[in-house]
Amino acid sequence: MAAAEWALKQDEIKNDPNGQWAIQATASSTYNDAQGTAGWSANQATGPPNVDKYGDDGAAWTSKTPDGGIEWLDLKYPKSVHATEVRVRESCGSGTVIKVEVFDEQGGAHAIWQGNDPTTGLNYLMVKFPKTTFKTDRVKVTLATNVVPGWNEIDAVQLVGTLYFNVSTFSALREWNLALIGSTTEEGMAKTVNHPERGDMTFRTIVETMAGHDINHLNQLDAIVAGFAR
Ligand SMILES: [Ca+2]
Repeated sequence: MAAAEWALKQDEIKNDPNGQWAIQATASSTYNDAQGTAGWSANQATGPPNVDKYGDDGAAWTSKTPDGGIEWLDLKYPKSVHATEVRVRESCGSGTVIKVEVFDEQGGAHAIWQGNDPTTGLNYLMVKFPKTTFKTDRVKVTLATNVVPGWNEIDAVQLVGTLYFNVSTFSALREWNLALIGSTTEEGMAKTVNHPERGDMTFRTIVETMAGHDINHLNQLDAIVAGFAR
């Protein structure tokens, strides 16, 4: 990548108003069992990027052994957001990320990307996905460190997202749900599923309960709008 292009890309990422850097991190292992803010500790992947040159650097996280296999980095962020992207800045032995997950507020893991990491040199693995309906403030990056021989280091990980789930996204999801309900057979509607709090319910009952819930909120929204119009 041309130097000017790289500078622009970095600047854009650093100044992204929807981007945030991690404030806390844990890992499957660390080089020399580094703890706290020691070189190569998990916390070296928090904050904005601070490794400027491709290669081994204590300002990035790395695992205890270079080619041990599966390792992970688990990061916490200051704000819980509806996420749209995760940017993993790789700074040494790039190209070993195999999975990126975000966690909802109940702690459930959602794999937003799995595959072959195309990153080479000092660069970002940019994982884009449809905005999550849930909010998240936790990202887990899994690596297969044996894919690229030698140390595999992560300098920083940015979580991109917004505090609100906007109307256009809501509308698109609603269309999708209407199409699903419209194409479901009578037999499908009568199928029983287990709700974690309410127990066994038919698909029809769940749809009807959700619709009732929606009407309740729409009435509240109408009241708010009427308040503004006064
Ligand atoms: Ca760093």
